[in-house]
Amino acid sequence: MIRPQTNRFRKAQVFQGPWDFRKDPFDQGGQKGWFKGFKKEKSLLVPASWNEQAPDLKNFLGPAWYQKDFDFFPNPKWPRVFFRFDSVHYFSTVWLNGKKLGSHEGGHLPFEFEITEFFLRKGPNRLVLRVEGLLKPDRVPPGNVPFDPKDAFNNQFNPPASFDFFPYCGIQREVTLYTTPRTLLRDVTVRTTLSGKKAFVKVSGCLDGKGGQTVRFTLEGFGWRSIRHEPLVGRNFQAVFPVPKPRLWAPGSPNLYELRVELLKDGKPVDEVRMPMGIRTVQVRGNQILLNGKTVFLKGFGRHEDHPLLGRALPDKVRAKDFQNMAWTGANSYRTSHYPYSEKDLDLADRLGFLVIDETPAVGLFFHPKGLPKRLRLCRQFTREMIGRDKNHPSVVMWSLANEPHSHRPEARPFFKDLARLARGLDPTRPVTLVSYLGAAEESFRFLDVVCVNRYFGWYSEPGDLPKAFPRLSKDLDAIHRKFRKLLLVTEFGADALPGSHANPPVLFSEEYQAELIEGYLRVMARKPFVRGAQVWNLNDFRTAQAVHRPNGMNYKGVFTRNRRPKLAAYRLRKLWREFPV
Ligand code: BDP
Repeated sequence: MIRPQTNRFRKAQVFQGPWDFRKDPFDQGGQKGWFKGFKKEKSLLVPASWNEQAPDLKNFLGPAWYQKDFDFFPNPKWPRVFFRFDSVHYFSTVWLNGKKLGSHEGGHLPFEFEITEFFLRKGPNRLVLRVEGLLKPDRVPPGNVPFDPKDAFNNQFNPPASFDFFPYCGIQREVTLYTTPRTLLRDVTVRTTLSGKKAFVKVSGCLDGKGGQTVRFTLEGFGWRSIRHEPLVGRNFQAVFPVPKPRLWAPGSPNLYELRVELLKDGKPVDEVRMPMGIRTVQVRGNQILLNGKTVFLKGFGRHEDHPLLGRALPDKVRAKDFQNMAWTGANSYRTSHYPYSEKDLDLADRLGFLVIDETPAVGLFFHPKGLPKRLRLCRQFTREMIGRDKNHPSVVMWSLANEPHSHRPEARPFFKDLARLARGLDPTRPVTLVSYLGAAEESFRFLDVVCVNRYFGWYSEPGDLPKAFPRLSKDLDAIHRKFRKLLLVTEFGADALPGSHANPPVLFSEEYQAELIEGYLRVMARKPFVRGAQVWNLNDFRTAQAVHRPNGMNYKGVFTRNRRPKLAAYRLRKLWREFPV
């Protein structure tokens, strides 16, 4: 799937603004024929989670209906028309002019339908969606999971999510109508390698439809340009560019080239796509992660897409502010905890030079055999969709298959073995990991490239007792390393700090305690050459479901507040990360 774009042969139109909305708590809309159209209850903003838009929607998980009327006049030269949905949480069904286009499960990855045959050229057209985000044990991420001592799993949240962030619902990213020529470029994959002082850029892909005989590839940047013509082989194409004096992509020097791929018929272009790309390699060698052959230390954060007014739909300006704040602390990396973020996030990471661990929405997985085949099918689907969407971003340096799976049962091993094989098959160029709270007990690390662990000594255990917490962390990291002998990243550590709460000596929930805990962790990690990454939980305070340990339904482990104001810990990080080993 190529991202919608506007150029000589394609046009993309984003459907933003108010849409008609109606709750359907008794699930009657289908019987009442709402897919043909319904009387609106209110207007809601798209893209945005519905939960932050009206008090009666705060804890509502659906079903609900969206409707948008539109006219559309495509250019006859570009006759094919598609609707693309970047993120609709969680399960959506789509109708156009009363005709069902299809359904999609999963809330954070794009899907699309071709509507060439179904839209009315004279208009008006009506697009209707039924959306629900009900929490169910056989969904990914799961919810309403029955207590099972074997899974060591207990729901403490309302709504009953098996994860610690709010299960926002609705149309949360762009809906785009786009047109293309009859025969179109369908997919493009870019891979880069280094050999001595030279780089090689390999571009491959495929078409949808017939026609066209040649593909013209143009790679340019920094006053250099190279053009190649290659014949189609069936519907596939491929070209390799040697790049003599490559400007490599890395944090601190996020050099981007532009790639243009054109489909030619009788020597004339009939379709084209452009994308930025970076030349860089990623390898895991022993305990080290190498970027362009050089060892790198991942300093950064776990994050959430979370905003007080729009929920999961982070406005561009807030997103840009998050990057400014990360850069200000001296960070060079983050993880898309606990789901793939908007593609706009990766655009910024590419442009500003951040290393990204890209994570599927598989958070809170458990392995009770009931519902397991469906959870595996969904994890496979999400892994495929995420790698398909994000594979060309130089910022993405690692795939994370899950966050904190409850891997106590033996079924967890074949589950992750299968997913790791799938991910490596789709992308042999990036290491594959998962993020665990089990540490040395996570047996699936044996067949993954990198060990990522989340650690909360001094918070959930040894609460308020940092002198006990730090030695425990130290021993624990040694034990994990002794067992797996692999590159180790600490992908979460931190403490809740209520903004403005101060204490001497530091106590739980004070800004001082958070800052001291983070500093102590960094000092322990700095002594361990096998730890090559420290990501603080979390960049910002964020909304979660209600629970007794979550005041105001908030997780306060941000080093910035939900309004992006620094806490004491942000200043501490800025100081420490200047000195920290890279
Ligand atoms: C970790 C989870 C993360 C939570 C965090 C916490 O991975 O989603 O928000 O704990 O409790 O276990 O703050």
